[in-house]
Amino acid sequence: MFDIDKALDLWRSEALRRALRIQSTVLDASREFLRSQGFIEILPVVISSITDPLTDHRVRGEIECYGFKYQITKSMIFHKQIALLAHPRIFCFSPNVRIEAVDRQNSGKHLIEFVQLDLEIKEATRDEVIALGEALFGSIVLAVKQKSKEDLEFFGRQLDIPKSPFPRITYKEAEKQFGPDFEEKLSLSSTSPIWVLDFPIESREFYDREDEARPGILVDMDLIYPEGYGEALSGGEREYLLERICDRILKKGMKPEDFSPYLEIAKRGLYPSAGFGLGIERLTRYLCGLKRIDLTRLFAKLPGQLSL
Ligand code: ASN
Repeated sequence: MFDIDKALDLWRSEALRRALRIQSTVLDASREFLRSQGFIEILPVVISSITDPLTDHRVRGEIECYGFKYQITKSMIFHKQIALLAHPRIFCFSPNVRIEAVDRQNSGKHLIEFVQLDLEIKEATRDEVIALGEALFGSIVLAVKQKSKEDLEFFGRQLDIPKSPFPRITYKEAEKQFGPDFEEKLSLSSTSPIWVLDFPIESREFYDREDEARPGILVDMDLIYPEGYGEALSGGEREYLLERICDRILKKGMKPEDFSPYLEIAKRGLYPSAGFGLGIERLTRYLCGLKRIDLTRLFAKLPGQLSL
């Protein structure tokens, strides 16, 4: 049952109001920064005949329209690559639905509906999007410090603008130092956001580019927040050649037919590109220094609960 009284308490709370104000500053600052870098904002795709497979999220949010099957967007990864045919630098505040396992209800990180600031750049390298990510993050923190000072004080949050370049660690090294599920430990041990590079091919979807010189290693990255807040963003360079994409789909044990419109477009030519997606609710949580993720947006949907 949906607990209306609990929801009313939350909607009227000082904490939610202030977190939403900080989030509003984040949205403004991101737009302003990205436009200054030659990006245009595109409108989100909510349903599509193709979406990110994200094989760890096995429940497919499907709806039928006119006898056709649509899926609810898990990420706009393919649409971002295709959007580059229209404009070389694009971003979108993209709502994603991922039906997470119930045991993630109190992780403080998982909502089944969330928004990511998803961007993609034609002909960019990983290093270029990393540099952009650092500058974007710096401009957001600066804006929040300047425009949401009182709200940060309410949360007792002291934020520093991290110095670029942020430290980097390879996936392999992080695994060696902190064990197989290293994200939380790495995050707890860091005082600055830290990049994790070079994910092994089996740990990611088929669209991040495999390094030809180092088979089995992807040219991709995650950014991890300090203080235990975990993953901030995820991205990389992309596969864009038909043959390589098909090969990667088959290696994942998936069927190329399930991605046929995308493959038809790849056949006619996608551009090389790189990009990433930055979770807005998790960013808000980090900026406010909150444990709970359901304080970072209205109508938050935690795994396993009925929500508005
Ligand atoms: N947005 C991510 C990216 O750009 C993909 C994802 O959300 N799964 O790589």
